[in-house]
Amino acid sequence: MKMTLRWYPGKDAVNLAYIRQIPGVTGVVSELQKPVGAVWPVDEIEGLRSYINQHGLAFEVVESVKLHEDIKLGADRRDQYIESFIETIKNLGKSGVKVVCYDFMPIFDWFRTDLTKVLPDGSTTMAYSMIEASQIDPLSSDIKMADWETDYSREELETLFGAYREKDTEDMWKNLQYFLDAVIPYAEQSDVKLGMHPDDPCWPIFGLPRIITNEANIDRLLSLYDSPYNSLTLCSGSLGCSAAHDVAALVGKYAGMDRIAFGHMRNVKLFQDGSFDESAHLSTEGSLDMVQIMKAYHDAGFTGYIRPDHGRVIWGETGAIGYGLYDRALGAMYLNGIWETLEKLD
Ligand code: DNO
Repeated sequence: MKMTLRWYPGKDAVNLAYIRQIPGVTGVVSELQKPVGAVWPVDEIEGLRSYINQHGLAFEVVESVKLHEDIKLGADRRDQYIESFIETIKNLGKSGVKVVCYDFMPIFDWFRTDLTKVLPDGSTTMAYSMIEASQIDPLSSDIKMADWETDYSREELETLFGAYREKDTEDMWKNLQYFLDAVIPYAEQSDVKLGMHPDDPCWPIFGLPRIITNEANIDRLLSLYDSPYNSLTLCSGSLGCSAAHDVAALVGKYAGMDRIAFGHMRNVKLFQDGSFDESAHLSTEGSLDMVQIMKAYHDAGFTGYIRPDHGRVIWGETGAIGYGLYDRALGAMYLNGIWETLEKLD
């Protein structure tokens, strides 16, 4: 297992020198800031790699290369955007990147109703309220989460919603199949694993057709193209926000099949009505058993990448919500501590 932290070049309030000081964190998960659908040039990837390497950290995981909506919609220009995606994968492979996280969520990436919910200890966290979510009209509210790479105008949103209204989940599956058939052979040649991130939260929002939502659908995704390069970014918090999911069992199953390239470790505290808070990583702070999840990775002989996912805002830190240094560093230490214990008890 290789412990990493996400880092945003150019705009991150957290610097690489600080990340290097978290014991056991050996690399960062990063990206080029390019418009969705643009090819990432190899010289720019190399520049980023050498900058990260100069700080004593590896750069082997990219999060995310976003898919253009035309790919998810199966629209006329999808071939052009698939070509760009393939070029980007080839360039990332040339530069030694081993895993690319991506997702198939329509229009929006992960979504919360509250970015600054105050917890009893005075820290703040991101939270999802079922009632509030049901009252939000995405076309009239200005919703924007910390790391969304797209920021649509009202007109663009209306057009996109209109296009998705014509689609159902079976259309989405067909478009995903088309994408994987085109891309996975190049991912294999380039030795870059594609790690699909589950929909977050793992249920439909705003009436949009989301498909990476549960075990049956993850099985279906993996069976669309049977290759370790058609892999998962298994996010404990995204799947774990539904009480129906036994995250440790899912990790054991998919890591055992060698279909997890990258693990996101986040704890969530679930409420009766399906709402949830993102809690501190420690098991007793949330509803997930982080030891059982790490044990599932460990027992499967997992050699891929893990990162602590979102953190709370603690100790007066300012910066990007969810992506500060302090709580994610605590998370990395905790997860590394669990791993060390598992190794020594082996
Ligand atoms: C949020 C992150 C996501 C993830 C993308 C994958 O917690 O994990 O932003 O990077 O959804 O494309």
